[in-house]
Amino acid sequence: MGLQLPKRAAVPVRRVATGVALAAVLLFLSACDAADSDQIARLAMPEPITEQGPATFDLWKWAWVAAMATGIIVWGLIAWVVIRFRRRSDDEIPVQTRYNLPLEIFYTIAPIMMVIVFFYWTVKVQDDLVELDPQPDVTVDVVGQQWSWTFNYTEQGEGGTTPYTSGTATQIPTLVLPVDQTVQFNLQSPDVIHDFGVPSFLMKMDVIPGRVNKFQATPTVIGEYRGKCYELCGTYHSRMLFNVRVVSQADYDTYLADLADQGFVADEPLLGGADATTQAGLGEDDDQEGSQE
Ligand SMILES: [Cu+2]
Repeated sequence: MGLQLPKRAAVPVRRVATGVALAAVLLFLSACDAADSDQIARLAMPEPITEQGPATFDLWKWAWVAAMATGIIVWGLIAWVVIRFRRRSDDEIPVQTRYNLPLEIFYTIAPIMMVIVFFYWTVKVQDDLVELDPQPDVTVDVVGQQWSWTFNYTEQGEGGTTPYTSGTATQIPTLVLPVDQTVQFNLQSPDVIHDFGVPSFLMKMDVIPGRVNKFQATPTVIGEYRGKCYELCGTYHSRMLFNVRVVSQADYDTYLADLADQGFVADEPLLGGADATTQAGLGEDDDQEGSQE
């Protein structure tokens, strides 16, 4: 005996489903605070705080606009077909179109055109971001080592010395940068491939043993930010976090002088291996490593 449901049972079920969906959306929206709404408005991108950041942000934004326009056209066509050609009482099958050459050419060429446009803008923004000013204001030699970071403030100490700071197993390092100054990051690794990135810069770059990758950023907003390793680089990859502090020029100068006073200063940048904290804190003497604010 099959269960005999009255035909109208489908309507309440649909109503309940709509109600549940509506309640879920309301619940989701009510859980959003101002910071969330800001982030939704930026399509999940952090707020850029460098001169270079907006280029990445614009690429992201317009890619979304293009994708949504495509989505709306496709969803509209699907909805139109579903409604216009839904099953009728006469069971008549609509006209079946095959081998429509203009249509096939269109749906081959349209995606290719889109890929070309995306590719062009991606390459253009990338070229702008990796362009190097030959005279940066400040150079920081960044070393990514298993599993922390060393920041060398190259030749910025007294007499051309290099103050530095280095993370340990228990303390993540802080990268301090002067506001409104173009900073060149020279990225080096003594062991495996890491990836140096600061979400608020909207920028990251691989740190590859045997070569020096470089990019420049000009932070424009004083504040505290987060940075991390973006490349799964080994067991303690998750320890490769760091803080970023963008400070006034005066605070920056004081900070470098403090580092030197505490003995965290070298004649040459420390580039890892025996110099820096390879396998930070694992079997090494923490006292030898700078990890101060
Ligand atoms: Cu890493």
